[in-house]
This record gives sequence, structure tokens and C-alpha cells, in this order.
Amino acid sequence: MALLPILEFPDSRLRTIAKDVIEVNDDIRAIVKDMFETMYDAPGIGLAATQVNIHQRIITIDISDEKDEPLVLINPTFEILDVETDKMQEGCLSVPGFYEDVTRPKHIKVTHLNLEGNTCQFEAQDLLAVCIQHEIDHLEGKLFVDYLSKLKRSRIKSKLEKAHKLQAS
Ligand code: QAP
Ligand code: CO
Repeated sequence: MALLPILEFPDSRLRTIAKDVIEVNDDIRAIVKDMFETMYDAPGIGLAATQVNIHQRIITIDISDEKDEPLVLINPTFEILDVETDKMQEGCLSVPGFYEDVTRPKHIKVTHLNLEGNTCQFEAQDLLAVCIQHEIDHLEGKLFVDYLSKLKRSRIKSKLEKAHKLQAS
């Protein structure tokens, strides 16, 4: 049982590209357990291993109101199923306190491994599709602020750097 510290923008470790999980074993299952605890504690609806400084392709998600629909995606990839896009306000546990609109495909097909190491596929739409794409971006070293204007991104960066300095003193 462990809460993992969450890296915050502009920490350069958030730019690390995660590696594929080679084998879904007890070590991976322990990481997933800690990630869920960390995500539910925050609270958040999605967490990528990158955000807790673990650079393997692992994501935890739960977009349900009751927080009783945990979803684990190991080695996730997605295909866009529809040209249609959706503009949604996104936030991120690694960019606390900031929420901005991001446009993404709204209908995707996801392929991943489950906790037993079996390959699974499903279709996702709307908030779930957006959340999965946001989390897969993390595994590739990308953040939602990368989709914003330079000005907005640099304002967020300055404000978080200031907050981090205050926290350190
Ligand atoms: C990603 O984000 C997401 O700023 C998951 O102070 C979010 O769980 C995808 C959070 C929205 C699609 C739409 C953010 C918690 C949680 C904060 C989260 C904060 C506390 C963010
Ligand atoms: Co995020």
C-alpha cells in the first residue's frame, strides 16, 4: 500500500518515453495497485505511470462517479475510428489547478494487455476516449499543455514554478 509522488510540469522526467511492459507479472500488478491508490487519493480519473516516475506503458483510469470501474491499460495503442473530434476541458494531476480546452478524436479503438497479460480490444467514445488519449500521450512524454498556445503554456509554467519554489522554502 503506497501513495506515489506525482511529478509536476515542467519536470523534465515527464518527457521520458515509456517502454513496453515485457511481462505482466506481480511487480507490474503491484505498480498498478499503487497507481490506483494514488489516483483515487488525488482524486483523479486517469494516471499514467510516467507521472509517478515509472517509465513503463501502464495506465489506470476510472471515469465512473462511484469510483468503482477501474480500468487498467498495459501497452496501450489506439486507432482513430471517426474523423469527428470533440473539444473538452482537460486537467492533469501533473498540472494541478489548470484546465484548458483540447480537441481530440472522439471515437477510438484501443488495444492493450490486461492484468493477466491477455490482449484486449474495445471501442471508446467521449470522455473515456479523451482520457485514454491524454494518458497515452503521457507515456510518449507529451502533456495537454503542449496543445495550448506558447503564451498559455509559458504562463502555466511560470505559475507552477513559483508554486514549487514556495513549497520548497
Ligand atoms: C486526465 O486528469 C483528463 O488540476 C485525467 O488540481 C482530465 O484526473 C482527461 C486533477 C480531464 C480528460 C479530461 C487535476 C486533480 C485531476 C487538477 C485528472 C487538480 C486535481 C486530473
Ligand atoms: Co495527465
